[in-house]
Amino acid sequence: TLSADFSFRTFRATSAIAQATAPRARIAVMPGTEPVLKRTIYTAKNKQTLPGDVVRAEGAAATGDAAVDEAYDGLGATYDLFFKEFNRNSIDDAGMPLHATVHYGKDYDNAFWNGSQMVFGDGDQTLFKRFTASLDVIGHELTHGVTEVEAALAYQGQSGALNESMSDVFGSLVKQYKLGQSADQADWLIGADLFAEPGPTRLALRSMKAPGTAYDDPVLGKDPQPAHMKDYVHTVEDNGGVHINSGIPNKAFYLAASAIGGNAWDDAGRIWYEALLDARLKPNATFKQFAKLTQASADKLHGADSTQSKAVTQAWKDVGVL
Ligand code: ASN
Ligand code: ZN
Repeated sequence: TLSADFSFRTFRATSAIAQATAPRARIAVMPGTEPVLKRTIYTAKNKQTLPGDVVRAEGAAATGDAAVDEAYDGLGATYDLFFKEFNRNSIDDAGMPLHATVHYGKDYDNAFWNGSQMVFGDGDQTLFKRFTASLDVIGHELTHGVTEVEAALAYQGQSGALNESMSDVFGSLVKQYKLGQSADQADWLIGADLFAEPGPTRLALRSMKAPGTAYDDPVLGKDPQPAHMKDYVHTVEDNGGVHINSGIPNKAFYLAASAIGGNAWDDAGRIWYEALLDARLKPNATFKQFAKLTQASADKLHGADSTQSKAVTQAWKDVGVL
């Protein structure tokens, strides 16, 4: 099921980067700085040894292997959003090379960030196809690296759900940016292209616009995501429901971005990004603490009386966090 395979699978976020990189001791991208995009795609040849064999290095032509080429292009699109819109030079903001392995394991129904690189399974071809098929999923996994560097949000309970939400927010923004969609044009779905047999009861893995409605059928069960604090799910599974309760901050981002209007990466994305970089954001942060940092960042960027600040506050109130 989805819970056994995707949603609830837990990977202990190792802290290779956190150890190798002093948090926030970043080399800021100066205006006019050249981007440093260095991608390497590997194949695990359906085994589980990482990283596997190099199949496409930076600058090499497309291979014809969809998983390889989607990973290469998806890392590029994610790098582009962070560089062009947020002045961020890769995961560590210091030009860190991007490594991704595809064809990981056999019938592997998931994708993950292992603390050093991204990893994508082929899916079992019955429930899921390859996990590179949705650009937002590639953006989701790379964003786990950014979050680890900037805030090291502990992968448990509310801080873990914030970690997950950050990945959904920027993963969705990567797709919107690539497609040139405004907030009202976007589908706000995560993983809409992963199902082997999609349909009205299998829209995606998650919906940021309407958490809890991404799927509902006999095989998958019902999408368990809440959209409001009154429905917060207390569970020991999934590290305290990190992929479940992320519906609440996801919906807050959707509401804020939609109220502000235009391209979600311009204002709402920038506000969330600055909150993620705020030194006051601690590894065990709660939803409410993060909400206050987005208010602070909206006030700083746009002024306390701005439509942006008001939209951010209203969004968090609407999901019961403030
Ligand atoms: N695909 C999942 C995710 O990136 C794997 C995990 O639970 N870490 O969130
Ligand atoms: Zn995740």
